[in-house]
Amino acid sequence: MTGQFITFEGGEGAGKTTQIALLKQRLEELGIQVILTREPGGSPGAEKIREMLLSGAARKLGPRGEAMLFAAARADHVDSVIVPALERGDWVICDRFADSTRVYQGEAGVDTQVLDLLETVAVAGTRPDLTILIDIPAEIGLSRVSARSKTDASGGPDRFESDNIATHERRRTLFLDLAKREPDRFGVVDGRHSSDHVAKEIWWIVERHFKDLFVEAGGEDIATLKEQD
Ligand code: Z5A
Repeated sequence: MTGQFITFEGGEGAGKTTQIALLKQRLEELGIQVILTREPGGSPGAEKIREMLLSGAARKLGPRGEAMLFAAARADHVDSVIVPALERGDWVICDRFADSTRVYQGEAGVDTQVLDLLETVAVAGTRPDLTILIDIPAEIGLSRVSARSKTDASGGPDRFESDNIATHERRRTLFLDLAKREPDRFGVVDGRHSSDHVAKEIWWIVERHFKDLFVEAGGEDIATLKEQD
């Protein structure tokens, strides 16, 4: 089976990290080797840039400068982690990718043509086979994040979490617009449901998206898929 690239997108507290772990487990049960990674970051070089971006240290560069840093981090991540894994035949699940730049830096006013150019250079042809968008009202996502930061050592809101609710809602709309523009690549799930419910919806999307590959490889779920034909 060839390596496949799945990305997760959505606002803060949507449940991306939770669902990525569950999907990894499910794919591994089918004998698939899965690499989990995230953006910004995912490679040693990109993790250094992550720190600059999320701490707010890069804020003074302005949205275009920040977009360039996200792109630089992505280029390193793609070259040193994502492409080698896909070439080995592993599946890669990435917590945020280029769609996040379109949404966050786009919302902050960076010109679409600039974002297109940066994306082309950063991804160098490596694009997701499937993107799961977990859609959630900003208020719910942020309340989950704030409940979590009270109980762990995450140290309060980062550079992007601390933006106002209207900004978070505009980002939500932009994510949904991207999903409408590329319905074959995006699967949208309602993140307000329980983790179990969301995981089932995501698996439903993944099974159908990669049906031909799963059938080719054989396995327990295949009988179910064939019955549904
Ligand atoms: N950014 C950008 O501007 N441009 C870019 O190109 C890229 C990123 C790539 C990275 O943040 C920031 O960088 C991000 C955009 C910007 N903005 N912010 N902030 P990050 O990586 O640190 O954080 P995040 O991506 O926003 O993830 P998150 O806040 O950790 O949320 P999550 O991964 O979607 O959710 P979670 O960790 O799975 O769950 C959050 C909490 O909710 C946790 O306590 C769970 O136990 C709970 N949870 C999860 N699912 C449920 C359900 N279904 N019900 C109830 N509770 C739940």
